[in-house]
Amino acid sequence: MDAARLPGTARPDQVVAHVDMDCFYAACEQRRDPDLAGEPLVVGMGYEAGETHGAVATASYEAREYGIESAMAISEALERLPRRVEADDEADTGIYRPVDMDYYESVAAAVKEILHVESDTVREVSIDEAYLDITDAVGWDGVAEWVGDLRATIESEVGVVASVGVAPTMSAAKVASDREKPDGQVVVEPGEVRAFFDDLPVDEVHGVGPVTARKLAELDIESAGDLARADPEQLERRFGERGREIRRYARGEDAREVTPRGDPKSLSRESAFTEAVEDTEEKRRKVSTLARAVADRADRKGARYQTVGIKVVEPPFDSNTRARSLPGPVADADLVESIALELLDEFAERPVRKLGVRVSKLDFSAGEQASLGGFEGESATESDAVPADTDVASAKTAESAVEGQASLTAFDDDHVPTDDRDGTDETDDTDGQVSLGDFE
Ligand code: DCP
Ligand code: MG
Repeated sequence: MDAARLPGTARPDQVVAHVDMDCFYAACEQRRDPDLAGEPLVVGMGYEAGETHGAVATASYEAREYGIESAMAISEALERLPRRVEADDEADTGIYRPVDMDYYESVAAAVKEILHVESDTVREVSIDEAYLDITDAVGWDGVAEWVGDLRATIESEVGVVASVGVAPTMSAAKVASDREKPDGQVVVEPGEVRAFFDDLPVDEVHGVGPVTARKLAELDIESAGDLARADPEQLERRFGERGREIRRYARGEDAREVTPRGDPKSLSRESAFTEAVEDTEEKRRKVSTLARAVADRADRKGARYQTVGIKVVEPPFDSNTRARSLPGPVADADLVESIALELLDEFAERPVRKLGVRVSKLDFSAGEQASLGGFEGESATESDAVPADTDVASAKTAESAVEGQASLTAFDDDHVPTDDRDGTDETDDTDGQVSLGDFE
């Protein structure tokens, strides 16, 4: 912590990005079945004939035009948007799909993997959202362009769309990511935070759900600006300490820092070529650089590693991973480089669009470096977690990536900031890379 910083105050220069996928479950279904693109699509349970209970998990933006939203009773959704398979006329009908968490988690793992490549500090808060501290990695200059590149990478490599907000605080970044959904990006620079909040409807303030919004309306507090200017004592009388808290959020005040919880499960660095490269030496040079960078990153985090792997993306999106395990954890940049280069040999003659190096099976315990007795045999060579085809079974290789990550199926009416919500707090210590973690 910065010695000059007051306790309870966020880093004054903090740059926070909040990434939230658009209509995430629906986007995953559309990724798996491109015929669903552009259709009113509802993902949920209980819509089959004879079923009487069930709720909407999410709906595509086309279905939202019919007033369908998350947590709505499925019976109401069916009234607003009848099921196409049961209708005589396609007009004003929708497509319904059941929830398939395994698949969504595999797609989420692929997105998170990209986020962890972009930033050392990623706080995953739910299946489809994360905060990134990009203060050092990006800063304010050129941040809009960086966000554009990040969103393009997610869309081209994973096939789902993210909206991103950038602001000096976590709560402002979260509100910003929501402002231009879908496919949106909003940057709120430090001097603009109060103005940004001023006109927002009060229920867009972090921690203000519909119930609180109704109570605030009784006090003539309709916008975030009204809440920011409200008398804190009056708010406290009405809502307790939470009244002061939501007022602080409405003022753009939020002392939280983006802190990843726990240790990552792997560390990686990736780099793309501007166009596909066949030249063996050029590929080897890039892998050497990445291997050194990864080893250095592990050093800084005090991590030793037992597995070294590479990722090789052949055009257009054919992602391959190869890895090799050592008998014990080591911290040895030369070794990372030589293993990575050996693994690359297989791709020596092939055109390559992107390369990555990763170390996994991390060990953060201090202590003597294990002596090397030699390599274990060649490890398995599974394809990437979310392969170009949409085979669910193979996508399940990513399951370990999201172990313990709570899925969002139930939401409080008056939701507390996602971050503080029980069960959805980031429980995944990964740096997203374990989607490939079972390549040993
Ligand atoms: N979800 C759920 N039940 C809810 C709310 C959400 O099962 N009541 C699931 C389905 C969503 C996913 O969580 O796809 C992510 O939640 P979001 O609130 O981010 O909603 P979406 O991603 O669907 O839409 P948006 O584009 O508004 O982010
Ligand atoms: Mg979302």
